[in-house]
Amino acid sequence: MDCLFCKIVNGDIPSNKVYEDDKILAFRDIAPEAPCHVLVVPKTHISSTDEVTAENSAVVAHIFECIPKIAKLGGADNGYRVVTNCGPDACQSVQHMHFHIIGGKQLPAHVFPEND
Ligand code: DGP
Repeated sequence: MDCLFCKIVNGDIPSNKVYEDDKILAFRDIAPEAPCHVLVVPKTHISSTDEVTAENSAVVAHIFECIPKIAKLGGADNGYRVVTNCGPDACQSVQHMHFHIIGGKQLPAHVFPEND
C-alpha cells in the first residue's frame, strides 16, 4: 500500500520521533503550526475516523490515553489542542488517520480564529 504514514511507521521515510510503542507512533509535523505540533498515528493502517469500527477502536482509546504524555514530550506543558481532519471538506491530506497535537503557545480561543 502506498501510504506515507505507513512508510514512516515502517522506517522507510525518516521522522522526528516523539513517542513510540507497539501500537502507535508520534512524530513532529513537517510543517509545524506551533512550537509543539506532533502527529499521532496508529501503526495499523486506518484511513480516517470514518474507518473506526468496534474491531479497531481500541487503538483510538490507546492514542487518547497516551496523548497527555506525548503532548508533554512534544513541548506542550500548558495545554494543547487535538485535531483530526476527515475527508475532503476537512482538507485531510494524508489518508492514514492521525491526530494533531498542537500547543506550546497561546492558541486562538476558537478553531476558526475569525470568530475571536
Ligand atoms: P492533514 O491535513 O490533517 O491530513 O495533516 C497532514 C499533516 O501531515 C500535515 O500537517 C503535514 C504533515 N506531513 C505531510 N507529509 C509529512 C512527512 O513526510 N513527514 C511529516 N513529519 N509530516 C508530514
